[in-house]
Amino acid sequence: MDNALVTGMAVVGNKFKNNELFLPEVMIAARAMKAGLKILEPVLRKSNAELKGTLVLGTVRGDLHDVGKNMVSMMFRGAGFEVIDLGIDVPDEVFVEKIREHCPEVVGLSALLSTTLPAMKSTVEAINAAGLHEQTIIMVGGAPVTKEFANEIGADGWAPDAASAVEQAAALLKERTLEADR
Ligand code: B1M
Repeated sequence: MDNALVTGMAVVGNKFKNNELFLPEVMIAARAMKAGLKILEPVLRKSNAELKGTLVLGTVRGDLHDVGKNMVSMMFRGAGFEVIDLGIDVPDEVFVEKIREHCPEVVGLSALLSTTLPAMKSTVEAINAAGLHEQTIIMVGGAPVTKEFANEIGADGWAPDAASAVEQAAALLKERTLEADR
């Protein structure tokens, strides 16, 4: 996954930036990446760990990128989570509605455009305003999302890649359990 698919997509991204590739070619690359991930999914699922819970996951409003989000979904499934994948371009109110419905331990927000970072902030605000943040951990990630930004918008966790997202969520859940026991 890291050495071939992700590295290949980085080449596509650079070529797109330099006008050596155009949108249709980038879409073909994304489709190829999805097909590759489908092949890897059963292998990742086999590495089933003890961690269990529910993850409500989506790419924020205005953002259509889903390759990274799908990787996050796969890694959480592999770690024993039930994943409620809301897809792309997810409005705040849909996140809120699905959190109410599924009471997930973790909510995951993904954004790939610097222009959709404000949508990520507004989703966290909507979850807070609905009084749902106390019962769930909010994880954020995606290429333009930094740890500093995550802190700034009040997210609980941030991870640079899908595998670290699972580790980070596990650590945060453990911390919460310890706090509750005290
Ligand atoms: Co878009 N695009 N794109 N694109 N695209 C980028 C993001 C861009 C950096 C390309 C570039 O200019 N070099 C650029 C954004 C610039 C910026 O914001 N500063 C860009 C642009 C500009 C656009 C459009 C505006 C282009 C246009 O229309 N003129 C447009 C926007 C559409 C929209 O969203 N409204 C657009 C469209 C598209 C396609 C539809 C063609 C396609 C997406 C197809 C799809 O996703 N189904 C596409 C693609 C493929 C890319 C690039 C080339 C690759 C993205 C990708 O899949 N990366 C991308 C360039 C790049 O990233 N180098 C680019 C691979 C993936 C594994 O990485 O998603 O980062 P990533 O996920 C990582 C981590 O970020 C992390 O884990 C993953 C790795 O394990 N992660 C999380 C992700 N979510 C997480 C959540 C977490 C934790 C970790 O916790 C919950």
